[in-house]
Amino acid sequence: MERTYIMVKPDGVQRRLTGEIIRRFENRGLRLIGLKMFVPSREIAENHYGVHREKPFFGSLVEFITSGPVVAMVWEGTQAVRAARQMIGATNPLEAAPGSIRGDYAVEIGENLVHGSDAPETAETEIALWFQPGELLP
Ligand code: DAT
Ligand code: MG
Repeated sequence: MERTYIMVKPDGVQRRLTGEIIRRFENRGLRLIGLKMFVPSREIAENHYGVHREKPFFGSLVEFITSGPVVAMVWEGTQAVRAARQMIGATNPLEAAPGSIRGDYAVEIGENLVHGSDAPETAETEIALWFQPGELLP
């Protein structure tokens, strides 16, 4: 069993796609073990995207992710990280396969609806950043 951190970004919440995104993960057979909605602080946003700190888009990325509520989730399942990344699709929605979330609902790289951890180690770091242990189902 593996866990992954999934987040509906502010554009996804604003476009009323939260239910559709959750439905896809449930249908795939992953188990939802944590969920909350709130406007992220600048501190948590900068920490979450810390690997991109030197990139030219870092400032706008942090502005965007703190611009409204996000739905932060932890999903569990067999190779959950890989399964979720496959369902989310490529970073640039124009390169995301049809049938993936980004491939079906997005065109802008800066408004690509959903975040998914890129490796099991990253997932555990992100889960620890966004959730207290007591907020997750055993
Ligand atoms: P992913 O979200 O697919 O893991 P990433 O970790 O490389 O992609 O980048 C994090 C987010 O940063 C991504 O979802 C959207 C934004 N981003 C990435 N590359 C970008 C670029 N070239 N221009 C603008 N935003 C970008
Ligand atoms: Mg990433």
